[in-house]
Amino acid sequence: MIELYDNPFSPFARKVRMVLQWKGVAFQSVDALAVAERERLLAVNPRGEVPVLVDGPVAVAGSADIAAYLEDCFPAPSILPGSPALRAKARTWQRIADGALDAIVHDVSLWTWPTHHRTDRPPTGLLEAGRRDLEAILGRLEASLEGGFVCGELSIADLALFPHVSSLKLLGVSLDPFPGVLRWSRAMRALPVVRADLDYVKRSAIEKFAPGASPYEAEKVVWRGDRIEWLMARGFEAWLRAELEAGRAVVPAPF
Ligand SMILES: N[C@@H](CCC(=O)N[C@@H](CS)C(=O)NCC(=O)O)C(=O)O
Repeated sequence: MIELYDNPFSPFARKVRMVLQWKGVAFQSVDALAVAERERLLAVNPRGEVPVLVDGPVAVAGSADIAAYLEDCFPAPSILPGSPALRAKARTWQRIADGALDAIVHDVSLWTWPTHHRTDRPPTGLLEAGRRDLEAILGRLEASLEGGFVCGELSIADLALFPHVSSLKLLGVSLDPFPGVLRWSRAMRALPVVRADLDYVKRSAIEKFAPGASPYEAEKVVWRGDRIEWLMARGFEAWLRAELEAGRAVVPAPF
């Protein structure tokens, strides 16, 4: 059976789980970001990142590559629209979700993580810069929606965006000024695959963050490229350097 090196809270793993469920593909999930699974994860992905999909002798890392692999193996129901133009649009929004949106949400949310218990405050201006950029992306999404979903029918664009957009309220970013995005979010939440995802996140939070030892690394944050790029673009590189020097930040192995 297909194995997913998974994590209930990773937006990339959530995307892949929804694709698997949307396509009705059976899979086994292992919470590969648990410290106890570290060696097993590194054996299939030297970058130490989830998700990784293992299908017999084939191991695919990176959520966009996994989604493409699943589309090749299980073409129906499709996660890509019919026309080349709409397919390009779906991939563009997947890239914005995986790159920009993930980076900003990650960089401004460290102080809310239940694993990290940070007692310091974010550097001056970081949260404001993040909220401004998140609202700019929401504005672009508002203008881009076609009917109920990003490309008319449900596609990889919607599944990639949803895990990030669903965490914005916690960061003080409201969808209210974006009525189309709000309608989209409600339409997404009505889908069985999305309900299953939200239930899984909620159940896992209760289970994994119960008082006592957490299964996850408590100190270090892994900073991959896009997340560093956003910090640098907004002028917070000195803060990141200090995090690296304090041993609170690490970067993934390059390959
Ligand atoms: N480009 C990758 C990014 C994957 C990624 O950044 N995964 C994070 C979790 S959201 C991770 O596994 N980080 C390693 C860690 O936290 O130890 C994808 O699309 O799958």
